[in-house]
Order: sequence, then C-alpha cells, then structure tokens
Amino acid sequence: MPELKALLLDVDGTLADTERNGHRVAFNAAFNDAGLDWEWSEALYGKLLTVTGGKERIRFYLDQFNPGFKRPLEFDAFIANLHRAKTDHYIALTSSGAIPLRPGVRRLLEESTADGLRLAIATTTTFDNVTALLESTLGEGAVSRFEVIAAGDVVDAKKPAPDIYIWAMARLGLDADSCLAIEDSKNGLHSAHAAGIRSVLVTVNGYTEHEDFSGAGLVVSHLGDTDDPSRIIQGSMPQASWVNMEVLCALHDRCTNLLAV
Ligand code: XBP
Ligand code: MG
Repeated sequence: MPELKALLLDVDGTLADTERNGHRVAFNAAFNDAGLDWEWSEALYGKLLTVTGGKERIRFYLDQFNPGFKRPLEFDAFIANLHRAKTDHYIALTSSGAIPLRPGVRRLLEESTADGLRLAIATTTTFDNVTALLESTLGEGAVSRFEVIAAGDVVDAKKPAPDIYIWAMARLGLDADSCLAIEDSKNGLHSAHAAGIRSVLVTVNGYTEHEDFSGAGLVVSHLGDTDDPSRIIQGSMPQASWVNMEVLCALHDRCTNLLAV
C-alpha cells in the first residue's frame, strides 16, 4: 500500500475564504483605479469563478458579460496592468489581516508537520498573494513551512488542467500515490485527479457547495475543530468529528487501494 508522504494544498477557498471578500474586492478596486465602471457583484463573481486565474477571469468577463467593451489596441498589456493593480490591492488587503484561515487549517498543518508529512501549495493565484496570506495568518516566515509553492504562471495551463499539481510533485520528487490534495472546488478536484492524485479531500465554501464532487474521497463543510465539527457532505470519516491525521491516512489508504478513480 502506498505511503502518504505529502499534503498538497490549494489556497483560495481552501486555506481561507479569499474569493468573495479578497480577490473580488481587489478586482473592483483595480477597475475603479483604471476608470472602468465594471463592478463584480458577489453573484456575478460566482459565475466568473468557473474560470481560474485572474487574467483569464477578466478575459472571460469581457467575452461573456461585457462584449460591448471597446478593447484597447495593446489588449494583453491592458489585462496584465489591470491584474498587477489587482494583485497590489489583494496584498494590501490580506496583509492587513482582513482574511483569516478557515477553521481547522492551522491545526491540521501543525498536526501533519508533527507527523512528518511534507507540505506543498498548488494554486492558481500568484506567489506574492500566497506569501501575503500565509504571513498574515501564520506569521513571518510561514512560507518556509511549505517545501514547494507551485503558484500562478509557473505553468501555462491553470486548473482544471493537471499542470500545477504535476509541477509541484516533480519539485517534491514524489509520485501521485504518495500525495493527498485538499481542494475546495470542482476545478481543483479535476486538476488533482488529472495529475493522477487519487486521494482528494474537498472542503466546500459558499461558492462551491453545490458543485459536483463525484470521485472525491471525502467532501466536508470544513476541516473542523474540537468546538466546530465538520459536516460530512460525501463519504465518511468514522469516529472523527473533524479532519485529523487519522482521517487523512484512512482516506489515502482507501483511495489508493481503488483500481481507478
Ligand atoms: C483560484 C483562482 C484565482 C484567484 C485569483 O483558483 O481562481 O484565480 O481567484 O488569483 P484555485 P489571481 O483555488 O483553484 O487555485 O488573480 O492571482 O490569478
Ligand atoms: Mg480553490
């Protein structure tokens, strides 16, 4: 039976609820700075989340929701500048401590490190955004708790493509059956599966709770804690009220013993 050696963690929606009050707010601030009258409401943003990556999301918005916008000649540079401004706003927001970790995240990171698991990040957002979130929530130097940070444009194709997970596993020097991924979205689940990772835990959030998580080993409301138990949405975790190391190991054993996902 393959041994569980590493946790690969998504960031947005998984470590913290960054989308609604983080990324969305930062996009709107950047649009405002640029003199654009675009306003991404919470509801519209839910639709835009079908596409991962901020630059890709702006293009998707224009294609699907604002086709009348007259695109500047240097369109790629226009998108890149908007996105850079958005990143600055996002970093300012997270660095101010406005976005906490989701329940159980700090605890599970500590338990898994104590048990000798290796930690890596596999995210669509930028390295700078990850750093700002980790340092504002876990303290200075928190990035060094993760052996690999696979982020943003280091790969061409973003989730649901497998590239970011493949990149992370190559840097760790591990095969897919030694890894367990924690995700919050269908795009993330598909990305991990497509990279060959068979054990995937999903912690849903307000934007993703109605997505189809067929094939996920376990789907819960959140990782949970002593005073804040996880609600099970799909699968089971016998004798546990929150996700702990026993739950992760049992999930990994179960998933890697299946012949196919
Ligand atoms: C996260 C994303 C990101 C963020 C914005 O997806 O989709 O696009 O919303 O990040 P996942 P950037 O959690 O599946 O990795 O603007 O920095 O691209
Ligand atoms: Mg996510």
